Amino acid sequence: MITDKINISKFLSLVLRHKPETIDLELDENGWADADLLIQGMLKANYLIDIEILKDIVKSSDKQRFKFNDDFSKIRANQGHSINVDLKLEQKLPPEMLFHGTALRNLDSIKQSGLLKQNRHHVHLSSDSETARKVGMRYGKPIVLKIESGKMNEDGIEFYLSENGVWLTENVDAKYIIFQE
Ligand code: HQG
Repeated sequence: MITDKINISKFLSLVLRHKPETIDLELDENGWADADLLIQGMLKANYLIDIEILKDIVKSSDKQRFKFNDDFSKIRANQGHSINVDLKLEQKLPPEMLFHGTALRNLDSIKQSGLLKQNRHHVHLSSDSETARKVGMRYGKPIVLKIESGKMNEDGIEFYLSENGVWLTENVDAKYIIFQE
């Protein structure tokens, strides 16, 4: 049985954002999974989980990645999906500047094509450079890009704020990116 909370949390990200079929789970159109069915599926996949452990992981997740509904019968990921779900995110006025952390090796490509959402629904941006640096560090030597989100907003580009404080937008044209730190 897998008991380590970080591994359980990573598996939760996989099934709630990318591949629910791994444990024959279905998400509804808004990304919600039935908590009991999730628990049953995870147990079969050898993860030690029950509703109390699940509640504990949701509560203690450093980035608040997951959310229960009011009666704890459903659970979903707050952002980061690659599968087609509608989180009904509210459009929100962004601050003047936001940050994006990436790997140094992506720089030339980003200068050419801007930031692309790749497999996910949106490009992910942070309101502080430290968080962005940590995101970039997942891929090797990081670099933090400044994004002129105020200008993008003036130009009519929409921004959303996820429940766990990640700023989301469609692709970011290179003209809005400040490359030197
Ligand atoms: C890069 C984590 C080359 C982009 C974090 C990133 C985040 C380009 C990668 C969340 C490019 C995509 C998302 C271009 C973009 N050329 N590379 N034109 N445009 N890229 O994982 O933002 O811990 O899909 O810079 O905290 O790294 O999972 O996005 O490096 O919020 O909860 O392509 O994942 O949250 O990678 O991370 P990702 P991300 P969790």
